[in-house]
Amino acid sequence: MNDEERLWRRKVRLRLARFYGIVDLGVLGESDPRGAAREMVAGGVDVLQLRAKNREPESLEPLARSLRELTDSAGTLFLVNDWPLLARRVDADGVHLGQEDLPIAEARKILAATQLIGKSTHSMEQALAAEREGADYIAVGPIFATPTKPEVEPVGLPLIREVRGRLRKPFFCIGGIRKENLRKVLESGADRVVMVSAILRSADIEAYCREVAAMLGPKGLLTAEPADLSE
Ligand code: TZP
Ligand code: MG
Repeated sequence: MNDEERLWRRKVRLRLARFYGIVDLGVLGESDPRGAAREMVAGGVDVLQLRAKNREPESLEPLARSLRELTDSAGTLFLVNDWPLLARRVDADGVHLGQEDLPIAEARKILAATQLIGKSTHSMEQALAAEREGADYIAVGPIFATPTKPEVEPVGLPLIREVRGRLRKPFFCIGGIRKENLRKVLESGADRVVMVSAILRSADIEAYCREVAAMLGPKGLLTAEPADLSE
């Protein structure tokens, strides 16, 4: 497969994705991240991210490699949080960057041309800026207050509809989302969501993910979105 086809396939999988789960080592504590990831993939997440604040990227490489293998065999997208070089080394599908991380243009110099970049945003302005900077997808949140990201004020449900009307790139809602409030998030205009603690703190991760995946409905190109993936 050449580079162009590889990138195309990644973008198509991203467009089809509805459910994004994060293996967050801070939330997991002593629990086994590989086991959690296996259950998430079996339960039907479309995208899996490895997130580990306060860890040196070098020390994450063996785990990142095993999550790469796991997701490859399941056809699940795999992204590394924060570290483009680690994403490159383990051939992740891409990297996820926050407002405080490397700018997208800098990260692109480190990544392969076939790798995707996602960006966290906390307002309409940041979401539009991320799109202008060339993010392949955008995360918008925290929708609700969450202990997983206590330092950022929640943006609230009304922002979802505004963002939906103005972004062309796929966007995922994040922050405090769980089964109990998912319906409200979807009714507010979201098609794609990210969950962290709701998944990782559930008694049965695979079953929890299955239920969420069923609530999100079948994967498929969303008709309201531009079908041109070339940009
Ligand atoms: N960015 C915005 S909210 C958030 C991140 C990483 C944390 C989401 O975690 P949870 O546990 O699903 O609220
Ligand atoms: Mg970051």
